[in-house]
Amino acid sequence: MKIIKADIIVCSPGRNFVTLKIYTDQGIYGLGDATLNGREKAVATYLEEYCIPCLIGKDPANIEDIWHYFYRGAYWKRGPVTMTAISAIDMALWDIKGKALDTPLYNLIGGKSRGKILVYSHAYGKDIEETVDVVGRQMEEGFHAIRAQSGIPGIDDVYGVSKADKPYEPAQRQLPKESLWETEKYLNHLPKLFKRLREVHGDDPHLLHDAHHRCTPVEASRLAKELEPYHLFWLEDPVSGELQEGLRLVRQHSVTPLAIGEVFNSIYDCTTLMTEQLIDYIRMPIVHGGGISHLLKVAAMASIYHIKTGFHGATDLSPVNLAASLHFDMAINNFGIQEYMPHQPVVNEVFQSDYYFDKGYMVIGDRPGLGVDIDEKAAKKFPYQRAYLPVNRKMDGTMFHW
Ligand code: CS2
Ligand code: MG
Repeated sequence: MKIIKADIIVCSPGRNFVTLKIYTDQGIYGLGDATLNGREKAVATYLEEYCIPCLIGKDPANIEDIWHYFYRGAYWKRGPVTMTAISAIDMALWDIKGKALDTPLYNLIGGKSRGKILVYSHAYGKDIEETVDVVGRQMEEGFHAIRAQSGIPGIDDVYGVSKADKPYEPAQRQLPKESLWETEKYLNHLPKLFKRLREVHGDDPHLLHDAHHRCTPVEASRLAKELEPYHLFWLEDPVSGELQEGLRLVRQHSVTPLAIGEVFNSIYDCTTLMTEQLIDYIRMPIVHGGGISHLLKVAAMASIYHIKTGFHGATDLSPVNLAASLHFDMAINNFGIQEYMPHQPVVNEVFQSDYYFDKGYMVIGDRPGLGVDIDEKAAKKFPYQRAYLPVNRKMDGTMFHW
């Protein structure tokens, strides 16, 4: 079998997505998600200009060799753009392999370790009481695990909390929105939210929270310690992940489980976090972390250190990535949980998939490969529009983490 062509489909059904489609001489094609929120065209250009010309003529069966061709052959290794491009190629090649062997992806990477995949939803409210109500509604919808984010008195625009009653989509079709932030207000507020959540909903629901890179190690240590009585399933991105050893201090002060990695893009971003057991969940997703091939290596290393996967699954990762993630989640032993923010209905006009939500879990079908397709005619109805993620400043105007 030979690769004869590859296209990049950039579309915007409610938000931007980039999809790689690799064609073979035997009529089989494979799909890969190449979406990098707010930097979509960078990945599309990297693929178009530097990867696709080298793909033509290659045997798509040689996934490992092709992975290293684009990783080691890049010379300028790693980084979100390069690794998202490699991830998309890798996903598409595994999709082709599954279709050629007429078997779903999970069968190619170990078969079923479980029949259904535990997921967590996103609950948010303008204040504690509204957030508590939304968590209750999502429990009624069947979710066993729920991420809770709430508005914070004195802060106008808070990560993870949508102001209008439309779904939370941080990338906006405008120049970066500037938010103002004050960590002290956040640290004072958060324990009250989870105290109230446990008072109202008891010990059963798995409660998660995303600190979104906002604390210093000592602030994160205080927060993780003060959240201990509320037994979170995880506290996510407590500290900006560039300084892996920054988590040592948090680990010394608290047994609140920690999850990091949605902004990572290779195993090298988390080797210290793993070997020193500084985290409990690794979040690096298939679409940004080097694809299925690389995440298999990451998950294997994580399993040595009692670390489980907890893949990023926000709506800015396409249904192609979600399908690949669910196959992966189904197969590996050290699966932890999968983030599940349902895409808007308009996205389903472009992407067709065979996964579905069932009482707190996701179930994926047995279609060959990833089991997802793209309707290119429909995609053309939703042309790309540049969008930016917000930027964040402290109240005095100092640039900070968003
Ligand atoms: C968040 C994301 O889902 C999460 O855990 O961190 O919403 C993140 O902000 C976006 O994916 C950024 O594009
Ligand atoms: Mg996050």
